[in-house]
Amino acid sequence: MSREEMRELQSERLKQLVNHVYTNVAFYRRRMDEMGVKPEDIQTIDDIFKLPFTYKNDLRDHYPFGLFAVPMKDIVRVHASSGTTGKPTTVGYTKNDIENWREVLARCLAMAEISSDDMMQVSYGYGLFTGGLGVHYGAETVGATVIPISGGNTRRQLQLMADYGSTVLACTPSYALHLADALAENGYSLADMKLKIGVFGAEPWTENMRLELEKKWGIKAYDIYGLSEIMGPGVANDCECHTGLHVHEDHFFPEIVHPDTKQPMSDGQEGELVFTTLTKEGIPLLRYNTRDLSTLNRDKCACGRTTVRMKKITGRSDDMLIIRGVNLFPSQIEHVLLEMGETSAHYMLYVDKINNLDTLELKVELDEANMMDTIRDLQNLSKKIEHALNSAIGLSVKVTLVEPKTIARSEGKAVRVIDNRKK
Ligand code: DLL
Repeated sequence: MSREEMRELQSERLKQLVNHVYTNVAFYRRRMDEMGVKPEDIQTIDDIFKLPFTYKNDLRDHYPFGLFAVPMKDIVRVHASSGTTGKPTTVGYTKNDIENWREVLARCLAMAEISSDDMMQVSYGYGLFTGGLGVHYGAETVGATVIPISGGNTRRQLQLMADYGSTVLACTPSYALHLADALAENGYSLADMKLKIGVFGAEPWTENMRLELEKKWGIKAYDIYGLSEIMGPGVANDCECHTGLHVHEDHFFPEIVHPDTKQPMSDGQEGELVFTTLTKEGIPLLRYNTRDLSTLNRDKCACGRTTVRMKKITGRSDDMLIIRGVNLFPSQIEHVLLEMGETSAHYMLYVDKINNLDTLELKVELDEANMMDTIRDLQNLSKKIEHALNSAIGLSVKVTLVEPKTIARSEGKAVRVIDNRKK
């Protein structure tokens, strides 16, 4: 499609979208009324700048279904990602949304040259997380044979990969690296595997990591990007040129805005990535700020595709940690500690990478008013906190209780995280 044709399609879809949200979502009607913008003010895609932004907090404030634009009887599926208050960000899909998701995912997989000749091991988590089911539907659409193994259980992953002859692995890049490193200790070598392609995403990873994975596995590794609020995996994917990720801009219109001023930025300038869902029915979003940092490039790609490319994401403008593909905010830890009320709220989170897997250790100060007498009591309390954290955030955390006033206080903003993965 030429840029002009694309702009016409986007303009048409934007007009429909704005009518849809203005009529069906009280939140957007209120926002637009406050700004003095009417649906008829939006005539082309260039008018998008007149529309309000949407932030993660808006989804939280309307938890669980307040931003849905269709009656529940038209929602055929929900997904969710973890949130700061223990309330997950919840999204809903109509039948059409699921069809569009399938379509964009199939485009991503076709970009990675995956076809009906492939046996695809989907090792993203299945469940409320969008990774497993999202990639699954796309894989079926391109006709690949899907192995819906979900995440975890390294030995079994390798066993099935060898026995079934998987040709494609879809999982987070960190898990792909862990699996590669686990080959030998599980009695396998590359010669036992038929893997050709990797479809990796859900967390930031560098170009060097991509090359490392290609070398370790003897495969071609592709980057798949997405987020639950916009759809899930499949918003963008890189082609064989690896010069940025092609955004499916007929469905997801991207913009870059300045992290502080939120003013639109030009192509090539780095800022926060913002998406408008041009075709979504269930929970359509206007100008959703992802906080992911990127740049846009509208030049035609050497692969021949004309869609806009976003630069590979290696960071976010806020402090969200991604641990084994799961989103984590330090405030979630604080929430659990305060809820339990058995320690002080002074804590430090240590993030590390051991054998290529992310690990978390939490040091928490004991409450002076509530000191423990025996080692057994201390052990019981740390186990209890570990358990509470695991059920709240879905991650295992090693908890170490320390003496009061041993964790450094800050004079400015508190430092809550020491991320040794970045060293
Ligand atoms: O992680 C969706 C997904 C699943 C994408 C499987 C790719 C593969 P959320 O849990 O909502 O959704 O997290 C979205 O993860 O805003 C980015 O910060 C980060 N992220 C996702 N894909 C990439 C990527 C899924 N390829 C958040 N590179 C996003 C860098 C990524 N960061």
